[in-house]
Amino acid sequence: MIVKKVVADTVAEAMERIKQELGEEAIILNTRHIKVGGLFGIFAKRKVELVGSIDEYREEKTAQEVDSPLPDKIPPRVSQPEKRAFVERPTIITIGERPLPKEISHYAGLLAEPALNQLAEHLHEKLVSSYYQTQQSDLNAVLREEVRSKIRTKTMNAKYIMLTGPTGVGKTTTIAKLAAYYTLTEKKRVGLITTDTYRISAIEQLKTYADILSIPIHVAYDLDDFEQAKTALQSCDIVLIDTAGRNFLDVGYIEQLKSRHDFKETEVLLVLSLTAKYQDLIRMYDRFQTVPVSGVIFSKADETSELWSIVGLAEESELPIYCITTGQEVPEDIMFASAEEISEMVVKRGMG
Ligand SMILES: Nc1nc2c(ncn2[C@@H]2O[C@H](COP(=O)(O)OP(=O)(O)OP(=O)(O)O)[C@@H](O)[C@H]2O)c(=O)[nH]1
Ligand SMILES: [Mg+2]
Repeated sequence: MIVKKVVADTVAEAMERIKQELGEEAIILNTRHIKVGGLFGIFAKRKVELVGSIDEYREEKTAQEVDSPLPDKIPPRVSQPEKRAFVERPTIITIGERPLPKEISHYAGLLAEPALNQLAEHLHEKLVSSYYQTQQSDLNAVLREEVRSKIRTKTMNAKYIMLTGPTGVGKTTTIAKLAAYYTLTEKKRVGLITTDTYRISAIEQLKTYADILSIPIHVAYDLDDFEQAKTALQSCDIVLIDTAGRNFLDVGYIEQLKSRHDFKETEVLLVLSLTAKYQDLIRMYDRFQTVPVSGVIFSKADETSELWSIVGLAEESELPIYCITTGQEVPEDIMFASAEEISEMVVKRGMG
């Protein structure tokens, strides 16, 4: 087997050069993006490195077919494994700029997934090189491992836990689930504070859950009320703080949030619904950058057919995941999953 490496500006150009050097029958062993030149990584140029190969027997045979006019010339002996390798040579199809062996073309949709924009190049390299190493077309284990390496999870250590996020994502429902979990399963003393005084029904919603669980609840209309509520709940092990959801495009919202809360000693968790478009999730995350967010809760995992946004956002924000909610039922529809369990779920759902 002859192996050739070329470096070019684009995958298409690299493919063309491999074909020129090794012929149309060349197969692609690996592609990856590299940086060339520059000083200490600055001004380096992005290039594509492509490794291709061709079976020597195939080259010899082609040469003979062309060179020898004699029909009765005896072809060289070919051992069985070599023959098999030749017969099973994968067909390469190109999806956008990305060459994929036909056998793993079912990963094409995944590589075009908007939430994996940053990661797609890396996943493409991983899938193609794993395919050539193993000849397996089911590379979900490779995918799971890649997803797992991007995801971090977090457990809660702070006494004050505040949930914030856009309208209707499930903040209050998740507070109720967390209150039930800490009260009933962890046997902690839990208190609630709500600063969502924009809607009367919002206070009633949380009070109902507080009554069912027999836990104290305080309503804070301003920063003074908030401090007083914290003092009143001093004996609690955990205080869960609900906030008003607002249109995340409303620029004044974050300022209002800051005027009502003191973030010191408080873990702020951003609740994001997995039913939202990925680009909106990124915009929501950007909006909340000025608040000291320390983790994410993904809600409504039950209402979407794929969960790639989890991976995209983990990559983009580097924020750890605290929990994922999976339905409207309080208290059961919540999972505190490990990175392994989340990657399993993401890949299983995403590959149908
Ligand atoms: N399918 C599904 N629905 C959920 C989930 N979590 C919450 N909901 C529903 O989403 C709707 C809004 O929930 P809330 O808890 O009131 O949301 P919120 O973020 O507090 O809303 P605002 O305070 O108005 O911003 C309700 O109908 C909940 O039952 C979930 O994990 N899955
Ligand atoms: Mg609410």
